[in-house]
Amino acid sequence: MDLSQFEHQYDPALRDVAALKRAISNKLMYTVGKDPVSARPEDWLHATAYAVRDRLVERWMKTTRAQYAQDVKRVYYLSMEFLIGRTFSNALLALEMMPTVRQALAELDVDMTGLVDLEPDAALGNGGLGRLAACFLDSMATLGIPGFGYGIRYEYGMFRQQIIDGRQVEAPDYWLTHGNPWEFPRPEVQYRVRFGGHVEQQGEKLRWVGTDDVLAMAYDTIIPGYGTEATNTLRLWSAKATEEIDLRAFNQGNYFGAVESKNHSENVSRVLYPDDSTLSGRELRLRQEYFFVSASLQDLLRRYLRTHTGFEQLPEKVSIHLNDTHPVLAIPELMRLLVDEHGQDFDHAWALVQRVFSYTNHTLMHEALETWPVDMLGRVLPRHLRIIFDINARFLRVVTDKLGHDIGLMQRLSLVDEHGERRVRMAYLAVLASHSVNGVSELHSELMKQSIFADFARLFPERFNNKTNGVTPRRWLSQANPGLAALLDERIGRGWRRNLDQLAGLRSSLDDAAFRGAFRRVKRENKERLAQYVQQHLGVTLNPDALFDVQVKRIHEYKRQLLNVLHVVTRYQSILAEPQADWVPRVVVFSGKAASAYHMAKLVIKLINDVARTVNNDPRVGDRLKVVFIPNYSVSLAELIIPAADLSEQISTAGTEASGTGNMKLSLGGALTIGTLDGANVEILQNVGADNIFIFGNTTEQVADIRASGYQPRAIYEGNPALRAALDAIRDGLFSPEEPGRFQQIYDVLVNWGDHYLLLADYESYVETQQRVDALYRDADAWTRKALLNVAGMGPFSSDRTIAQYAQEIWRARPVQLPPNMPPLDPA
Ligand code: 26W
Repeated sequence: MDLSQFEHQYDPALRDVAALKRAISNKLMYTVGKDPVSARPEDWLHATAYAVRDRLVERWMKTTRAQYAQDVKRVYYLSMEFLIGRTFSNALLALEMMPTVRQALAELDVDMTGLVDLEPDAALGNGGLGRLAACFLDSMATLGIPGFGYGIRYEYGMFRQQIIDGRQVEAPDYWLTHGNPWEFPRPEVQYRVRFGGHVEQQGEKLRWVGTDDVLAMAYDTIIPGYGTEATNTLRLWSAKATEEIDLRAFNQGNYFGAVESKNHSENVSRVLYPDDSTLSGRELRLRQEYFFVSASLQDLLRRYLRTHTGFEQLPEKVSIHLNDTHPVLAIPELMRLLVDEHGQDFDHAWALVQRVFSYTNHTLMHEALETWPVDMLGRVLPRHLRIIFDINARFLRVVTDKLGHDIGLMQRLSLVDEHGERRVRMAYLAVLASHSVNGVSELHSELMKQSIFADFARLFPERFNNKTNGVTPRRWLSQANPGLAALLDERIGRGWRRNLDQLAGLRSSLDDAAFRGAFRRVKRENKERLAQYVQQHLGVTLNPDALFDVQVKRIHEYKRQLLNVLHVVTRYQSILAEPQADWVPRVVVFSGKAASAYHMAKLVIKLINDVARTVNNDPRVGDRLKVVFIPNYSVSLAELIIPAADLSEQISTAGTEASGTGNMKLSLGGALTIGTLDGANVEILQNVGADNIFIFGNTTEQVADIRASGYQPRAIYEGNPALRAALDAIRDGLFSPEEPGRFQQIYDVLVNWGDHYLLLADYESYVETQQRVDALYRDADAWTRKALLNVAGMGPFSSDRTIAQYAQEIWRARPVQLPPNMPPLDPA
C-alpha cells in the first residue's frame, strides 16, 4: 500500500505543513513564552510537543465520549511501574505525522534530528515489569480496549547510572526539570488517602479514625493507539499535603517545622524504588503502594457510579488488573470502600471483588515475593489488616469444611505466615481474590502452579492460566529500527505494525539474494550507529563487521552476566594462546543497572569494566575481541543497542526468568539468540525453529536434579582446564592488578559457596555453543537466512496478541466503536 495515499486518507489535516508551522510558532510564543530568535532547542521541542498533543486531544475526547455512550467495560491496569521512555516519536508515529513535523520544523529552520534526543525518558520503572506495562498500554489503545493505566507520578525515576572507575555510581533522575509537555495536571481530581489511626467499633460498624491524610492529585497522559483514533489514559498520582503548611507551627514562628510536615507527606510519590526483585520491606514502599491504589479505586468507583446505581453491574463494567503483587492492597481497599463507605454486606462485597480482580505473577524468586509484617500493616493500615484477617478466617473455614482439619495445610494456605515475625503473604491474597491468575510464559505458568501456588492450584485449578508476554512492534520495530521497517514495508507492506503475524510473509523472500543483501546492510547501518555512540561516549573503537554480541538487562545473578564474562575471559585467553588462529572478530556489549544495595551485582559490573579495560588495551588482541559496558541502560538506549545486535544473550538459569521481553525485541531486530530453555526462550525456539536458535545448558528439570543430588561446582572447576584458567585469572587479579584480591568473592561464590545459579554446570555447553555461533557467522549468508527467520517468526510476540488474549479470556472487555469519519484502518 502506498504510504502517502494511506496518510492522506487518514486525516488530511494532519498533513498540513503550513497549519502545523503556525501551530508550533503559536505554542512557542504563547505557551512556552519564547521569541523564535532566542528559543533554545528544548523550547522548540516543547512547542512542537504541544502542537502535536493538540491533535491527540481531539481523538482522546472522541474516544472518551464513545466509551460513555456505549457504556463499555473498562480495564484498569494497576502498576507501580510504567517504563515509558520517550513520547515524542511515539506520538508522531501514532499520528503518522513524522514527515509533516520534520518539514514544518525545517521551514522554521529547526533540525528535528537532534530534537528528539533532548526529551528525557520517563523512566518510571525498573525493568521488565514496568516496560511490559508500557507495551500493554500501547496495545490496549491500538486494539481499542478501553484501558486506564494507574500508577505513581514519581518525581525521581530510575536512577541514572554513572560508571566511575569501572563502578556503578547512582545519580538521581529528576526528569521533570524542564516540565513535561505530555501530561495534563488535574488539580480538580484529588482524593484523600488515609494512613495510620485506629479502628473503632460503632454499633455494628467499624470506623477508621484518627488518620494522617495525604491528597493524591491526578496527572493524565494520552496513550495513542496506532492505526486507529482510539486512545487511552495513563493516570498517575502525585502526593500533595492536605494543608499547604501547618499553620499552628507557622504561627508559633516555626517556619521550617511547618514546611517539614508538608514535605513529609509529599515524600510518598517522590522516588521510584530502584529495586528489581528483592523486597526492601520499607514502610515508605508500603505507603506508596497504598497511596496509588486507594486513589485509583476511589477514582474508578466514582466513574462507575456516575453512570450506574448500585454495584450489581460492577463486574460487567470494571476489570481491575494487578501487575504483580505491588497493587494488592487494592483488594482490601475495594472491600473497605464497599463495606464501610457504601454499606455493602461483607460476603456480597467479597463476591464482587472476586469477579473484578485478576492478577499476573512476574517472578518465582523467593526474595522478590512480597510479604508485609503484620505489625507494620497494623500501624499503617489498621482497617485493611482487619479486612485481611476476616478474609483469611472465612477462607480457612471454607477449606476446613471441605477438606477437614489439616493444620499443615492451613499453615501453608494461610494469608499470614506465622513463622517468626508474622507477615501477610500478598501473592496469596492476590490469588484468593482473583478469578484469574496468570504467568507470563508457558514454562513460568507451569512452574508457578508447581511451586509457589501449588496448594492453590489444587484448590482453584480453573483460575490458573498463561499469557505469554509480548512487545509493541510500534516502538521496537517501527521506531527503533527504521531501516528494517522500511525494508519490511517494501516487501510485505505496512500492515505488520498492526498485525505482526504478517512477518511470516518474509519467509518467501528468503531465497532472494538482493533482499538478504539489503537486510544485511540495514544491520550494518544499525551497528555503525551504535559504534558511533560508543566511540563518542566511551572512546572505544568498534569494528562494525565484528559479531555484535549483546546482553542488556538488569544485572542479577540469576541472569548470569557472569557466565558471559567467563566466556569472554576464556576467549581472551584462547586468543592469546593462538593469536594466529582464524578468529571471528567479536564485540561483547553489556548494559544494565544493579540495584543500589546489591553488592554482587555491582561487583559484576566492576569485573566487566576491568575485563573490558584489560582486553581492549591489549595490543595482542586487536580487533578480535572488544568488550564494552554501556552506562545507564534505559528505554532510549535499548532502542539504539537492540537493532545493532547480531547475537542475543538470554542465558538465565533454566527456571528463573519468568519470560524475558528483551529476548523478543532482539529477535525482532534480526538477532540470533543464544539461550537456555528458560522463560519465553522456549516459545521463541518453537516459533523460529531449532535450527535458528542456539540453545544450550541444563533444562529446568536437570537443574532440579543436579541440586537434589548435591551439586559440586568445585569438581567441575577442577575438571575443566579452560574454566579453571578463567576463574583463576579473575581470582588472582589479572584484570585488577592494582588490587589483586578484588574479585576473590566472585571466585568464592562460584567455586566454594555453592554456585547457586549453576554457572559452572552450564559453562562447557555455553562455550561450545559460542564456537558454533562463530562458525555460523563466518558464513554471512547462512547467518542472514537464520536472522531473517527470526524476524519472520516473531508474529506471536506482539503485545497486541497478548492483550487480545487478556481482553478475551481474562477481562472480557470489547473494543470501543468509534464514529467512522475515518476509513477502517487495516492497511493489511
Ligand atoms: C518488591 C520488589 C520487586 C520489584 C520488582 C519484586 C519483583 C519485581 C518484578 C516482578 C521483577 C520483574 O520485572 N519481573 C520481570 O517481569 C517481566 C515481565 O513479565 C518478565 O519478562 C521478566 O522475566 C521478569 O523478571
